[in-house]
Amino acid sequence: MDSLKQKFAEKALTLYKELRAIGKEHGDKVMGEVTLSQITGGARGIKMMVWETSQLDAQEGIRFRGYSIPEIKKLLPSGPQGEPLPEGLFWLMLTGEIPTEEEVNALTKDWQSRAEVPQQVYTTLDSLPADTHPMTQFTIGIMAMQSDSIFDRRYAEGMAKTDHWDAVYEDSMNLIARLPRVAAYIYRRAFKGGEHIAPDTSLDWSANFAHMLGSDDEDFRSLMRLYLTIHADHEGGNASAHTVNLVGSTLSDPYRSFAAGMNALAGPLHGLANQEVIKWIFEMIEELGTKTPTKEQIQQYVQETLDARKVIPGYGHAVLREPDPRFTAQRRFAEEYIKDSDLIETVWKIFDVVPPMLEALGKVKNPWPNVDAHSGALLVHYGFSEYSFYTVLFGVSRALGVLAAGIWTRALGMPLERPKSVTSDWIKDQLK
Ligand code: NMX
Ligand code: MLT
Repeated sequence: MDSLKQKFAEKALTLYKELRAIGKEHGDKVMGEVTLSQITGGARGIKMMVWETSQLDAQEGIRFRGYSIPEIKKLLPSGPQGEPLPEGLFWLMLTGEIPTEEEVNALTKDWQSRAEVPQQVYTTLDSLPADTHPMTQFTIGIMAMQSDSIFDRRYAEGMAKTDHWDAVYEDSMNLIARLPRVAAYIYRRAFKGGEHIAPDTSLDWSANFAHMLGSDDEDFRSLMRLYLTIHADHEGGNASAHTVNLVGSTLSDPYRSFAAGMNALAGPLHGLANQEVIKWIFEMIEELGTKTPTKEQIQQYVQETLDARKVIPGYGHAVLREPDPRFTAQRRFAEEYIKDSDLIETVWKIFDVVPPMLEALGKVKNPWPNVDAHSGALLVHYGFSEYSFYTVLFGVSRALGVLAAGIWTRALGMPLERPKSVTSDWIKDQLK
């Protein structure tokens, strides 16, 4: 057994026993109550699952195993310019411990050894029109690997329930190892005439992904390390994570449950917002006829968007009530690495303009930018302006969190997820 799996197995067994005992003794303890607005309002704030890998605070933002983004940046093993390696975050999410450099290097090598993508994936992708949305190609590519599922095979052979986590671990590690190759293949076939770039196995997971996309720029590698770290997990209630959890709870294997989650990420209110943001900015620049719009011009354009009864992409959040620390981390990156970008200056001006305008509407609970408000401008700076691909990048990162959490969920023996729905008549009856 590799050292990560060994370490995880020890921790998971201890927690499994602890949770069982807690459940037995305190199962009837009331942990909250549900209001009518929560039932009719998208289940905001209802606590209904265990998610070990991260927790979101409305003010502070995300903490991975208790560590904030600035702490992660300081503590995790990093690339040459100091940006954290996502391999380290994955290790942390599975074990609760900050890994050593040696442990992270071993994980990089482990993923390299699992990264070969079966030919049928490329054949399947090549059968699709090249202009099929990259997120559609991504989920089809993931599903084309499903026949390799170790969980699926072992379940059919009669695997014991206590071994489920082990098979999910193997599938998850294989999937994470392969995703950059699948994603880069989609990018190159969609936008670079099918001229593919062979992997460089001397590189870490993020730098090799950057390389296969077409860039060996050291700053872009650093951006990818940061990007793939900060998008990885946002507790369990977000739409993609929750979908993975729901589908996984039926004992559908990691390929199927992850593909399902990616279809949730592809919605414009969720991960697709990263493409919507840059599209909206490009349209604004075109309409105004300037790459350096003033705050007054931006204000006017925001008003037009609101008047057309559309949302301002990249702003607002279902849980957060302060600027997203993932936005701030990207802003800091831009301040450190990028000088004189009109597009990035525009993103910062939008940050000055939009919140008071959303606040003035009197209904938006969070007027601040989320993670998607900044990412596109950074990618455009490094030459990646094909914005329909952006959500695939988010998806590759999100695999780390949802699959790590999925391993935990199986190790803790969580049951089939099946919350209760009600009819409107039932609601009216309760009010009599
Ligand atoms: N622009 C305009 N109106 C907004 C915005 C926005 N950015 N955010 C919220 N509202 C509206 C919302 O549509 C709703 O209007 P109505 O009552 O007329 O239906 C009202 O404000 C109340 O919504 P909230 O309770 O503040 O937000 P909710 O929790 O329902 O939704 C989002 C959260 C993220 C879906 C919402 O803020 C939004 O649509 N933002 C723009 C899309 C976006 O950036 N999504 C990415 C989220 C992050 N991610 O990567 O997943
Ligand atoms: C996410 O990263 O999943 C988004 O911020 C959405 C969410 O947390 O609900």
